[in-house]
Amino acid sequence: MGQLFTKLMSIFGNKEHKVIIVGLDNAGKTTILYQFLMNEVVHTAPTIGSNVEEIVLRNTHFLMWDIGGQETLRATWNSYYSNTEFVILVIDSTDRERLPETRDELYKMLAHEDLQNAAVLIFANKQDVKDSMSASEISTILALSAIRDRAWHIQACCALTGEGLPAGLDWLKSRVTAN
Ligand code: G3D
Ligand code: MG
Repeated sequence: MGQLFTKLMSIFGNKEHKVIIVGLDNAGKTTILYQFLMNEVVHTAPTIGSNVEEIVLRNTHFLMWDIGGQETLRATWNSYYSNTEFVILVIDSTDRERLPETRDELYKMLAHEDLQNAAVLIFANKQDVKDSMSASEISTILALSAIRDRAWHIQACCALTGEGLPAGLDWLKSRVTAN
């Protein structure tokens, strides 16, 4: 019965795909989540714990967990990993100083056994700010081309206007179809 239900759910496109949104504090994770949800800018407060929302994109359901990024909270990220299909890593493209810290967190995540099958979408956020790093600059510093054991994609965006976010979601959707 359970199996049949699961099969029916997948035929009708109702399977929920688990996504976790990670990144350092202030990167724009919560702003992105709520842009996905209602195409408007909300006033965010630093996330303590997590926010979770269901995003439906052309019949594909994503359950997105936005996890607090302050240093003290990062140790709890791994409690969200099981059954995760997608990791969205949000980067503050103006924060050159902390990009190495993001890189360390990224590679720590990729090494975690619960994320071995997860694909990674990286948002180079805050592209509206003058002198922000480009997606290709970030890609080089993060050594993304060295990641060969899973699908990944980097997308420039501005969470305040929503620019670049639909393209990122389309990539997630294309990965669902590819699997
Ligand atoms: P977090 O959830 O990753 O910690 P938030 O980050 O979503 O709370 O955003 C942190 C701050 O960055 C917020 O500003 C938010 O408005 C701002 N921000 C998010 N995305 C963008 C962007 O694309 N461009 C610019 N310029 N700012 C952005 P405040 O001032 O509310 O702290
Ligand atoms: Mg937040």
